[in-house]
Amino acid sequence: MTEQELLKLKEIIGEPQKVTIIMHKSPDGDAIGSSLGLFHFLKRFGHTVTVLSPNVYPDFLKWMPGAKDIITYDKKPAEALAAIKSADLIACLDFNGLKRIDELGPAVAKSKAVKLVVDHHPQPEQFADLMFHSVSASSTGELIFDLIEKLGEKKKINKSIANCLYAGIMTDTGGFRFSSTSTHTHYVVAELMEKGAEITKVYELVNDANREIRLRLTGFALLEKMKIFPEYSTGFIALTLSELERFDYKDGDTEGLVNQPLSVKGVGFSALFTEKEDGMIRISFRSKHKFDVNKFARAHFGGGGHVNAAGGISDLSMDETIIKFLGLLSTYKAELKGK
Ligand SMILES: [Mn+2]
Repeated sequence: MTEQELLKLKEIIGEPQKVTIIMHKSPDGDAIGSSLGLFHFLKRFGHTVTVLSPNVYPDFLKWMPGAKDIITYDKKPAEALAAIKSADLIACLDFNGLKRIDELGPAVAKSKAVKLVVDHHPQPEQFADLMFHSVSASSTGELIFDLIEKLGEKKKINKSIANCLYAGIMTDTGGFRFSSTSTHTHYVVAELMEKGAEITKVYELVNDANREIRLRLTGFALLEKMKIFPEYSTGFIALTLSELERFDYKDGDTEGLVNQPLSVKGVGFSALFTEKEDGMIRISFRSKHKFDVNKFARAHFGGGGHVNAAGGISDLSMDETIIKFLGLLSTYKAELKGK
């Protein structure tokens, strides 16, 4: 963001405005944490702030201050669209392509509001007036802190803002272990702790909020469904819709499951396949080291993301999808074995 753009943002924030914050579809801890962190920050300036999500968000994020005020498009489409129509400023957080917000995308494209993107995903689309974007940032939570600091308003950060941003950073860095975690990330966290971030409480609220049946789904997935291929340093878990239904599946229940195969010694690439109600197979990819899952997902499964974390989709059946995936492993064998 140029100095000029920063000044423009300062000017906008200086006067009470209608601000609408939008997070990406199937929001994760970072999308919700950064959005609610910005929500509480802007409220301190007397703005009227609305937070939108395209669809429902997982239960383990409902504790966040302000979460109950999030308007979800799939439940309240008219209200969500009205909030976009009436906005002076639209802040798009943790995504940078309008297709990531489904039906909200065309409404944002049409809006005359000033548009701000704060994001760390690669290859951003150019639809915003103001862009605060860095692929090297660990999380959008970290970037919201940076933006607040650049605006010279760090003193405005209170406990609610600190807890929301901390939750975003903690979840997006896998608890400060992904390679996106930098010295700057730890500086930001130190500052958030100064402002009252409750690190133990946030950890427990996020991680120790399992429904019993969700933990049993994890157990089933690890025992029966995880396949490991040492020859490709790869592991995957595939869950069909009927298997998910057996465990009373709710959105977010498989969150984090894709990381499990990576904890097997020697495994550097992992995939999670889940069958959706419409028969599509949703895929999450994770890797350690240099294997670029963003490229892999873009090239073969119509998706994308980061070097070490990406998503994709398949309209083949589950079995066909897995056959396709296994076929690709042999093509990528050299890269998968090279650390
Ligand atoms: Mn993120």
